Amino acid sequence: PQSVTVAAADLGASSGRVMLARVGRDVLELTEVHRFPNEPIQLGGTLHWDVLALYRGVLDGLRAAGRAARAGGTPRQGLDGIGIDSWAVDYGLLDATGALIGNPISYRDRRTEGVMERVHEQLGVARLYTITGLQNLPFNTIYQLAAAHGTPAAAAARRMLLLPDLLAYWLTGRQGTELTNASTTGLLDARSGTWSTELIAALGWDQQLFAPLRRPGDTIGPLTVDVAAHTGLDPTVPVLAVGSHDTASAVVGVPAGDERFAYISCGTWSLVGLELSEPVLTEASRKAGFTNEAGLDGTVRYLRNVMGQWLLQESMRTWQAHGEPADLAALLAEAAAQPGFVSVVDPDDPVFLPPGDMPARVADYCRRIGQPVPASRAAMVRCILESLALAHARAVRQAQDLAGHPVDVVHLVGGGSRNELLCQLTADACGLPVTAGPVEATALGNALVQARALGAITGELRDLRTLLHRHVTPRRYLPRSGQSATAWAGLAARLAG
Ligand code: LRH
Repeated sequence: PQSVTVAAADLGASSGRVMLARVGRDVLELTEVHRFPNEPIQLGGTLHWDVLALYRGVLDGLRAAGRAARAGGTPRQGLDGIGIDSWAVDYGLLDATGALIGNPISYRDRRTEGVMERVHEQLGVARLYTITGLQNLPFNTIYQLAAAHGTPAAAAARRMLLLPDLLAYWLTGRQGTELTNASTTGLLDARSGTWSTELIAALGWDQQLFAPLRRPGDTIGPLTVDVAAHTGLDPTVPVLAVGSHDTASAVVGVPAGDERFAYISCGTWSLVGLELSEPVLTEASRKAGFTNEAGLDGTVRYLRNVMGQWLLQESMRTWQAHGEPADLAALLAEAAAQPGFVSVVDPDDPVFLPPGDMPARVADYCRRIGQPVPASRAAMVRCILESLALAHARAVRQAQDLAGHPVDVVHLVGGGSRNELLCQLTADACGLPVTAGPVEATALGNALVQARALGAITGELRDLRTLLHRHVTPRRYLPRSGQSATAWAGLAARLAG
């Protein structure tokens, strides 16, 4: 076909959206047809995802996408494909009949506290890294599963499906695990790209709990008759595997040319790193907290999780909850006018991970290391964004050193690319140009992989990016000359001290 029309469902930690995309050799158009909130809910002391509300959001979005495609007079009068991506690591358990056991639990829930340390004692942290190449985040699926082991729910479980695969299962009746997201579980062998039977056995799980792997571009299956009837879509519309880990899709959506680049996929998290052809499994890399996740076409996403705009989002939520809502645009403008280099925090400190009063935690941190407590909200935002920029720069520098892969430019994609102050500060701290955008890199990456699977475009990752390059216009930020490297190094030194 000349072009195809696909629906890209992208679920984020605070909202989900369904985008309609038309993709062909000469066309790349993306429209949002449905957006819905994602509100985790505390129940019985546990933080759950409302997975049925997410499923409903996807169904509503697919109905809207089908309607919009028909109204747009697409060649085949409807959708040619559907792809789903979401945040990583979280999963649902299915019983022997395929029914979901309980509501999936949020990776920010505290049930994994101390579990990572226990698993490391049992299996050896260095051994884990040599097998999986994954950074030690307390919420990786491997630790969540270890926390669940021995519970009645786990005893009844016959399948573990990661969230995008769970939704795809409900749409098609087919079970599988998409590779890029499987690579975030801590149970995948980074070299062979298959489930680590060794780790699965060592942790006492049945190998059958883990579904066969599928790759981005594979066909999952047609819609079930019920779903087709409910959404008004043709039952033959295929659901396709994409980079179902949102970050994998976002990296596909980086509009890089032939330059040597680092990327920052900046949303709730900032995922900061490089695209490599081989994993880096050294001890230095493990100690620096770098991960080797699977990207499209056998690439390695060598990156570090930086806590990201979560600190800002959670501060906004705190102010709102205290009955003092803040306007983000106004606050960012005020923050830009604040003096710089006053106070800094390490956004990756575990104290910032759980939900709750963020400004109070930032203030405590500043006090603890003998810095002024930000005196206003604008000062607080300035502190958070400078801290984030510094953490971005640290990860960009370390990634280059650890991989022996120097870069000339940083591509910052995702929602954070709208935050001009953050982009500018990141360029300043990195001492490198930052190319910001597209905002919807994830949905674009999702749609491009579908279009290639459907034959509307061909080629390798770089060819997909060439297409992207022609159709998006990122914004460029150059490091400001007044922002000397010494000032940023001084900030970093306060955290090291
Ligand atoms: C970003 C993301 C990230 C994971 C985290 C759980 O949305 O997928 O790559 O580490 O969520």
